[in-house]
Amino acid sequence: MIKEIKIEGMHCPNCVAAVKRELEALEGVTHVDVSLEDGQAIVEVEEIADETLQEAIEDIGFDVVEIK
Ligand SMILES: [Cu+2]
Repeated sequence: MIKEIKIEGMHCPNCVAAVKRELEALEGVTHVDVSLEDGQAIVEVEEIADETLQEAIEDIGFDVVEIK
């Protein structure tokens, strides 16, 4: 299953790396692509709640606008 996560607050490659690292560390996440340009993460997941993805991103200081 693929989730598209719209993220606000990423400004540079360090932000992108931090989001990627955080999402990759979650159980149930199998692949992560984060785009600074698009302000979004494309995440391949097995079984994970949207809230878990959202909390992980918000924990490191970014805002989640939408998950679909
Ligand atoms: Cu940054």
